[in-house]
Amino acid sequence: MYAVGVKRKLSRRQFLVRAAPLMVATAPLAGLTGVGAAGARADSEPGSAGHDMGDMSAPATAADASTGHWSAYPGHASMIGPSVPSPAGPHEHDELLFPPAALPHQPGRVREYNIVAVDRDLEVVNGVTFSAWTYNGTVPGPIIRATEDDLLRVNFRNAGSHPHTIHFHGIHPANMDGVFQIVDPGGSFTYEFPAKPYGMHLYHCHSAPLKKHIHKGLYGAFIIDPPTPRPPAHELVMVMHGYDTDGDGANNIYAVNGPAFLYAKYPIKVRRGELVRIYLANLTEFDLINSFHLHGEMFRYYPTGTGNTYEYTDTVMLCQGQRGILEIEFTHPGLFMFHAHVTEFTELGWMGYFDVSE
Ligand SMILES: [Cu+2]
Repeated sequence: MYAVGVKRKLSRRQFLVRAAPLMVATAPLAGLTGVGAAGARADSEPGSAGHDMGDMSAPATAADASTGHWSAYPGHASMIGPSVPSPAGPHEHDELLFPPAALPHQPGRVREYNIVAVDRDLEVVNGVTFSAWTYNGTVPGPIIRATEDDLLRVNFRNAGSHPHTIHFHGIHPANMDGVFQIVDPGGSFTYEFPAKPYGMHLYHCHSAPLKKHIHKGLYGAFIIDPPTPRPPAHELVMVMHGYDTDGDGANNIYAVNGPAFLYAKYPIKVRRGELVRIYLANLTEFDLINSFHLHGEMFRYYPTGTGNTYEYTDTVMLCQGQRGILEIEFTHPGLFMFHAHVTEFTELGWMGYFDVSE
């Protein structure tokens, strides 16, 4: 069983390893699936995978790129800037990276959000489309933010083709849990409850089969701010997730906040010494864990963001549904990579850079 799993993973990895140079160098790969792509260019056996790994850090050459041979894959060390095969335009997904501003504590204030479930085909890496089920048209869905003791009101309408719900993590009455209140296509439901406790939470669909409704893209970040505001910071949200574009029940592309390689194409600009706060959540289906690793710096990690205790580290791992808050002050200017320390995920899209300026 273990061997079978390994082989499947290799074939998925080889798919993108082989596809990436073509995406950059030649025609778009519209409609390509992982199985088909791996089969079409199956010029090495699974046993050569170690060789793949070794050569991926080698610089690409023009000759390599023109053949599409796996050795042309530039490797994450050089995966930066406009040539990265991420379909996103500049600032296209900013609303998923930058949360709305925190509001001061004011018990009973209504915080209202409108969320519509819609089916939508999304280009997730250059030339590869994923038939997503979305909240408001994006994967992940919109950032929901409230201050503790706000009355959170989420008007949900299902314009998709399947029954959906919204299930929030945190504290709320049973009839707001989004498990039994299934919303059929064309229907709607309003979730309303006091926002608590403060911390980094998340939301996702809870229709059955749950695995499918999550991996199709129905999830997002849910921030509840504490009554005593956190110190001002350059705030970011990162939702880690994957895409199973070939429908084999395993992810073949990984990302944060939407398209693969998004922050490799557009490094996140921060300043040296400023407080950078990342609200991090893992919604990856199929894989048991995901992780966040930062180069060249350490951060304070507050699990679930619900208290003051933290770990000082440069790597955290999260199971699905786990989340927390990272606080970083960069010591040095320059480009610093961040990525999953499940390195397969890195090569399949879950990587980016901080561009730290003076
Ligand atoms: Cu659903």
